[in-house]
Amino acid sequence: MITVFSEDHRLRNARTELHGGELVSPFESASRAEIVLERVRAVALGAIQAPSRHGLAPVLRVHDGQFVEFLSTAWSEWSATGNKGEAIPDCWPARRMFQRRPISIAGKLGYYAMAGETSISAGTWEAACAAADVAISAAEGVSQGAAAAFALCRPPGHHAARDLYGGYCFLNNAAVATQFLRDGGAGRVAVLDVDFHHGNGTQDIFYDRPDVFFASIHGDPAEAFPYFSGYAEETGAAAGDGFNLNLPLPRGTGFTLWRAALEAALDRIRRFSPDALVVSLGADTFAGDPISSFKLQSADFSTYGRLIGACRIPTLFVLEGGYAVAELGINVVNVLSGFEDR
Ligand code: 7XA
Ligand code: ZN
Repeated sequence: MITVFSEDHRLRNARTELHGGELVSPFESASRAEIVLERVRAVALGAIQAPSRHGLAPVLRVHDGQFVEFLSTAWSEWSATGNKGEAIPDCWPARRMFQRRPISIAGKLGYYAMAGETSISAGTWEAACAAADVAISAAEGVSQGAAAAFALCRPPGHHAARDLYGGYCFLNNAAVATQFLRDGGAGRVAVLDVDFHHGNGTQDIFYDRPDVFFASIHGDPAEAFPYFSGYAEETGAAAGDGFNLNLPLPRGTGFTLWRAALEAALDRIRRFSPDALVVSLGADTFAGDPISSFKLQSADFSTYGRLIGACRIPTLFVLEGGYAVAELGINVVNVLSGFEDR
């Protein structure tokens, strides 16, 4: 399986994340991508390629134009106002408030943020564009007949909605790639999100569409981020009704229960009969993850990679979360190797 990787991920090097009432060094760090790449090399998974540049057209197929413009200028607007720290929101359009895009950068941060932990810093936009290019370039491989490809994306993307960023995500790499596959001729595409956190952004983007089936296995939003999305009742809207499957699981879920949810999701995906599968691959389901609560062990990642592979659907893996950095390479690459062992 080829891996697509861009060194430009390093441009995303924020110093701060709002966590536990403090500004801490972000969990979503550059070392994550480097350790995954190191493991791809160590097991000789396959060729490692740089992405080609695709510009903003494929991004604008799933994201709002004004939102993209905001992301591209947020850091220069924020730093031009003389702020000393990185750009974080502190006011949101909450219930019964007016949903209008303000002019000031502080207002725009609140308007476009779905959560407050994620700082925007110098280089964030450039790294987000590179991650989208990584996902598109890997999707090109699948479009051209590869059985699978791995998009080693950083920053991650699945919390980024049509016009929202947050949860360490700016552009939704998996959604951009999914739309790219559709535009390249795939009639139906399934997205399987196995990250610990619900992929609210991907759900949002495809919620009213019957051509993209979205399934997500995640921590119950009653007790896990992003709290306001990911309930089982969210099944799709309009023509997309019935094409969204949320499988929330309780704190402390181990592999027996998680695997049953995966088998239920794969069963629905097989019945959808997609031309391609996009896996939002977060490894924060690992027992040692510092910000999540599931209990998967490293060997479980190999097992579930095999289960995904047994579906025999052309598959694009897109890296999402996972913060137990020392084990991240092993866990992510176990899924990819398991897929190939099918
Ligand atoms: O999949 N998403 C993540 O891994 C990021 C979750 C961010 C949680 C922040 C909670 N304060
Ligand atoms: Zn996550």
